[in-house]
Amino acid sequence: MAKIVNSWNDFDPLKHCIVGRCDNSCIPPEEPATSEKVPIDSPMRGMWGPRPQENVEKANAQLDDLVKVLEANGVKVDRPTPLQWNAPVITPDFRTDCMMTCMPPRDVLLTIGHEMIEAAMSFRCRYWEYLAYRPLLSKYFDEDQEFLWTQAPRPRLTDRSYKHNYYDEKISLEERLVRTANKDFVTTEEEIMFDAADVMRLGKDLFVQHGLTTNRKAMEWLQRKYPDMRVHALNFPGDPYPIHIDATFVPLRPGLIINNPVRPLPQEQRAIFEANDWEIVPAAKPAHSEPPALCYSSVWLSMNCLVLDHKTVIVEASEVYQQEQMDKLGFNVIPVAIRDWAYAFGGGLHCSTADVYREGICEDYFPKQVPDPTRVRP
Ligand code: DAV
Repeated sequence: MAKIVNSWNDFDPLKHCIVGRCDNSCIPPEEPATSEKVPIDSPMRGMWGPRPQENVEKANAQLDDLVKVLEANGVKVDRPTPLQWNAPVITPDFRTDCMMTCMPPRDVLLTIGHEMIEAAMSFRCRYWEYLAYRPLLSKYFDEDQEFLWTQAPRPRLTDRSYKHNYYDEKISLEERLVRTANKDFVTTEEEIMFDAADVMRLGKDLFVQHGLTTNRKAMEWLQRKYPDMRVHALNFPGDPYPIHIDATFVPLRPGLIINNPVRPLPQEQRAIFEANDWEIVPAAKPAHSEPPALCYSSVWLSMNCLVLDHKTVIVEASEVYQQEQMDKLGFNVIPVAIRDWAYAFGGGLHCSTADVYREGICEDYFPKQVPDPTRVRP
């Protein structure tokens, strides 16, 4: 039988991945988990429902170009099957008026070795998103007898999963930063909640961002699920909206990480990297001062690159500073344009993809163990 699923990190040679699709995508209505993310001065505040068809088509065309580049570089690409996202989600515990998209597969699917986990996401509008990937996961299951197909415990997402009145229109940027530093997020510890894109995989170590979309209970679940791995909780106090680690802390090859310079990893969380000679380099500045229209991510999607192997990286075509930095770090850079249209649907090049197969095994990149305050189980 074929070996379909295998991936332990974000930099070993990529051979097979999933690229999202924008069909039927909606802007979700406000809900306890998302009202926190849309800035008060954003034109997206209060707006919800289907995204313009023209934007869907243009974004899909950009993603199709990404697929062509991946295929030309020897990567097999699968695509999800979009649902009609413009439909309500109704459970015994909540109702919300529409869903979102299947264009950022990275948020939903967490690949750890031979296993793919459908994440326990905290947004009510994303409750059924994993269904778009079911045809693919079912196929991998049929074709690869080692493939482990897992769904994380489904959160109920009742009102107890969120802090009430956490979101206050008058809250200043400074106050947001204080909240991030204090690990005071909209999500509670009522139940396990995480987005796959909050998990940075480095072989035997999982580095998980504690933020608006992922709680401590999720880290505890990951640690119990993988007793031989080491789960770390990272917190980036410079980020007023900590959602997903992949525009903040991005590994490029063994021993090298780029870190968003306005969200530096605090010194006290660096011990394990320093003890094992990992270099943490500030990422280049973004080429843009604003995100594109109807985009809820920051300009730091500039560093949300897709590493094809230890010497090759796809960087967004307009991100000239990030390309220049990659070049200096010794990478061959492949530029692909997805900013103008695809970003708005859910993110950059890393977000737009999910790993199915990378060569390589589960390495221990941190053999020198030192006192490490980030460990979920010290
Ligand atoms: O910087 O807005 C975007 C990550 C999306 N997956 C940011 C994080």
